Amino acid sequence: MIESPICKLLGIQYPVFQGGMAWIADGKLAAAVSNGGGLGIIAAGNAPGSYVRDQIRIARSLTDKPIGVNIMLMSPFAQEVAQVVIEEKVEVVTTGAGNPSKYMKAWKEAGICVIPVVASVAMAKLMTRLGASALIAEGGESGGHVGELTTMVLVPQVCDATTLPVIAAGGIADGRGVAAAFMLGACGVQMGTRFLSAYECSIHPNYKEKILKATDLCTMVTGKRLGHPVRSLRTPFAREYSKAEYGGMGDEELEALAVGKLRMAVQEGDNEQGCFLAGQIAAMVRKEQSAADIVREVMEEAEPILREASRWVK
Ligand code: TUI
Repeated sequence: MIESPICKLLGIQYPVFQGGMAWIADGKLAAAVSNGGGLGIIAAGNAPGSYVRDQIRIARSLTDKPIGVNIMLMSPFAQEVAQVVIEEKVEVVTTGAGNPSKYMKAWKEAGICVIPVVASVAMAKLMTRLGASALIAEGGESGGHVGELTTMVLVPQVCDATTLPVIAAGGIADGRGVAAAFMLGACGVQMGTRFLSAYECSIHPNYKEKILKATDLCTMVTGKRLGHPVRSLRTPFAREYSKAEYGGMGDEELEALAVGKLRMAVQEGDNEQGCFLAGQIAAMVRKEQSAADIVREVMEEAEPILREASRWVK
């Protein structure tokens, strides 16, 4: 068994978070991960508070374990979702794609464990000062909205900058990644892409098939020009967007090109027009299995690796 302070802090068995993937991480997936001993996280994405409330209640009907909600701070509904998590007494809030400073006090007063995603040392220091319970250091290998630094570079620097427990994210999909994260100073991991192949993950079959068939070089980053870099599978949409981005299309038209494309991937499996978010590690996701099996498997793989790491020291 791997003992980690994050397990004690949150009352979970394994130090494994399921990433809050917009349009994907619903109450059903989150409950399955929490029932498996990890921390299941509902993604608010760009959805209104009523959707998030419904998903929290669905998760509550399926598990009595702690659950989290991820608040995407660029969402027009971030403010109302910030209130919903308080009303619904969610145990953990993670945040992404921005600075959650203005919500921290209210969440803390409500007894919520606040665990922001940080993509820089400055943000790690600020969140530590404002009373976060832990930090997620997410490198740019991840799917979706990405920061500048890689996991390898970001995690140790964030660990040096904070006294809080650090969860590593980005490019982790098996026990080797978990072990490496612990070696870098993290005491837990967050995985998104690996959970796309979970039975309880309700994405369109085309999406799952794309992940299961992915190869090492199959993702790309688009959206840098507008300041919102996003990693997705190299599909016709991603290529078209990239061409437009570097071909001089106007900002407004470019922005309009991306509208609705995540939903088209997740719900309709639109191979041409969908934007299939995925991390660089997609090529290592090779089988469908239950969310609980994923959590258990990566931790069981990590144990002997960590134990045997000492063989290098003579
Ligand atoms: O948030 C994510 N990943 C996401 S959000 C998302 S929804 C979306 N849809 C369309 C366009 C853009 C997003 C899909 N994937 N990951 C967490 C994350 N947060 N990665 C990096 C950051 C981050 C970046 C800057 C956190 C804080 C930050 O602070 C900047 C500042 O100072 O405000």
